[in-house]
Amino acid sequence: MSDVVFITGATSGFGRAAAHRFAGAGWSLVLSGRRDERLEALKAELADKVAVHTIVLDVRDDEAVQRAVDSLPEDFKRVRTLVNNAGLALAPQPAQKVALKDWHTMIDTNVTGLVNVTHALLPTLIGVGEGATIVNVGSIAGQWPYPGSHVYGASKAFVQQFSYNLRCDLQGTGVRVTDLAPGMAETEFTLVRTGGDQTASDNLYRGTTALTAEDIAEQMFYIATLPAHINFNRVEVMPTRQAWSAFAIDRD
Ligand code: NDP
Ligand code: 8X3
Repeated sequence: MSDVVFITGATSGFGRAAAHRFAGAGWSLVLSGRRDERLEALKAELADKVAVHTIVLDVRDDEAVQRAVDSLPEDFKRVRTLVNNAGLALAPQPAQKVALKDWHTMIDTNVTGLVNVTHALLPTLIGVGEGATIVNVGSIAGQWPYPGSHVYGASKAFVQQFSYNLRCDLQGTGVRVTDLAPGMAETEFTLVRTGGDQTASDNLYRGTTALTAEDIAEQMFYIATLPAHINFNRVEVMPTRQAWSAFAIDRD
């Protein structure tokens, strides 16, 4: 029987590319996201190669997440890899100008949503044991501060620490946990972050070489298929053309 990967946020960007990458290696796919038409389109692209099960799922809804996991069809039940990818940034303005609801949405999705899916799948992953893998998608924003990152970066710092802490408790089960922390990658991420501003998104990626969704999907697949005795705790990956900048100094 094929290995099964459960991908959240498979309707776009990293998640969609991951679906293609794992499908290319013959894995069975559980693909979830909120946009049904995109899930169906992806299924149509991949279903002649591999088994695909789609779930319209908002990761913020813990009961729906549990129901989705409990009702996986028999051939998809034995999830070997969880790619906890669903997430978003909102409101790149300074913290003091951001609506509280945008902060809540980021926390509900990037923190609570990721926790919901992890909690629902942990018994399955522990049942699989050796070689089972959780790839939590963090961000460079979880490690390095920058203006306008406020709750987004903080939510990704949670992802890092949660990943490390999970590793402690999963010691002896064979289940691996990785915080995969990408830098700038061209997906729909900036479109979402700017509330649909295509020009702002195009401007961010113009004249440089961002990571691609496929670059990150390759990392996800690599992490999930490492020999079972190897756990990458954290993988931070930036485009070569992205680096840190100087400290900001407030002057008179
Ligand atoms: P995209 O906007 O292209 O994809 C985000 C995905 O998350 C979509 O499939 C979306 O699906 C899903 N999603 C958002 N909210 C929810 C929700 N409540 N429930 C279920 N699914 C949801 O962005 P990326 O592919 O770039 O982002 C993927 C992950 O990578 C995110 O966690 C992001 O924070 C992280 N990241 C991105 C970087 C970048 O520069 N692009 C760099 C570092 C990390 P739908 O709307 O259909 O629900
Ligand atoms: C998103 C990557 O560079 O915008 O997590 O912080 S970056």
